[in-house]
Amino acid sequence: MKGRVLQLSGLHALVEVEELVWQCELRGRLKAAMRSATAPLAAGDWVDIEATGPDVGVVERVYPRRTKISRVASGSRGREQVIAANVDQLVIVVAARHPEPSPGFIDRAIAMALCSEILPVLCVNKVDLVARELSLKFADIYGNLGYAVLQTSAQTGEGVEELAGQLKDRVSAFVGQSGVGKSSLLNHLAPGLNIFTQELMKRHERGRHTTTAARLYRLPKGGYLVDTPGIKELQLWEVARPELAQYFVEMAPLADQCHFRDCQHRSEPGCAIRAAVEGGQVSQLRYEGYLRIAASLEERP
Ligand SMILES: Nc1nc2c(ncn2[C@@H]2O[C@H](COP(=O)(O)OP(=O)(O)OP(=O)(O)O)[C@@H](O)[C@H]2O)c(=O)[nH]1
Ligand SMILES: [Mg+2]
Ligand SMILES: [Zn+2]
Repeated sequence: MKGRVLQLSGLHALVEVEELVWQCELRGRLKAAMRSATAPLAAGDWVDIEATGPDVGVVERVYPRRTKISRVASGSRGREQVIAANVDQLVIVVAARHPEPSPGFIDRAIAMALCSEILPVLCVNKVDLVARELSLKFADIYGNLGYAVLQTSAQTGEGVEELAGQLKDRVSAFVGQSGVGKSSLLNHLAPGLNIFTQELMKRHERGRHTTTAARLYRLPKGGYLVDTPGIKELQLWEVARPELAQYFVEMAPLADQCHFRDCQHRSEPGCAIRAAVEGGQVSQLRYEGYLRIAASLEERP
């Protein structure tokens, strides 16, 4: 039977086959691969399973992925962590306030989506906490670059209809820092789920996340959505510094016009990107985002 992985926990997978959920073990070869550095299975993967009992089975094989979102796993150096597979759309969730968006996060997430040919969409949540002008700041910058920007509140329900429309008939994944309201939004989109959410105040230990594993959900209005644990550090996987500007839509066409072919767009003379920042055609905020990511790619082993 062919099905879709909803969630992985340890060496078990929940697999959906025609709306029924199967609790599966992994075939030996896959088990071994899970322990190595290859990330062979993730939420969203298509697999073949063999039934071994009622609602229980074994994952026999994994189909090639159409897309994947991955990052460098935190803690272990140089290991790929696939957050979700076969996703069409990456919904980058930030809070208008509480927590404050960390600089560069949105730009990293957009680059991550683009390098896997996934459509990035920005969702500014908790708009109930700020004045209208403030929540429009992101709509200004990212809307002008051509990305869809949604303004939502999981508190008041504002914008949730629009979000549901954006998710319909697609497979999407949420990414965002812990506490921005990803699971709260999902509870609005699919009220029957009652996914656990938690106030920031109650998260005692540093870095503790309320959602602990990525899970794929079927949405009542159509489409699938992967809810993910909060991400503090989004280290890009598979992006090398020389090609980074390619993933900044407003900078990509300028990169060819720099005086030096291997221009790093920092202090070189004749840099077309810096000229555009000085001329106001490229926003300072995005340029700083670019520099920050470029520096972090350099540090990588
Ligand atoms: N005022 C306000 N509070 C919100 C909104 N959305 C979520 N919250 C609150 O923010 C807190 C965190 O929400 P969660 O949904 O658990 O956040 P999360 O992004 O899923 O966090 P992780 O699972 O740790 O990644 C909860 O106390 C929510 O009630 C919103 O739109 N407005
Ligand atoms: Mg959550
Ligand atoms: Zn340059």
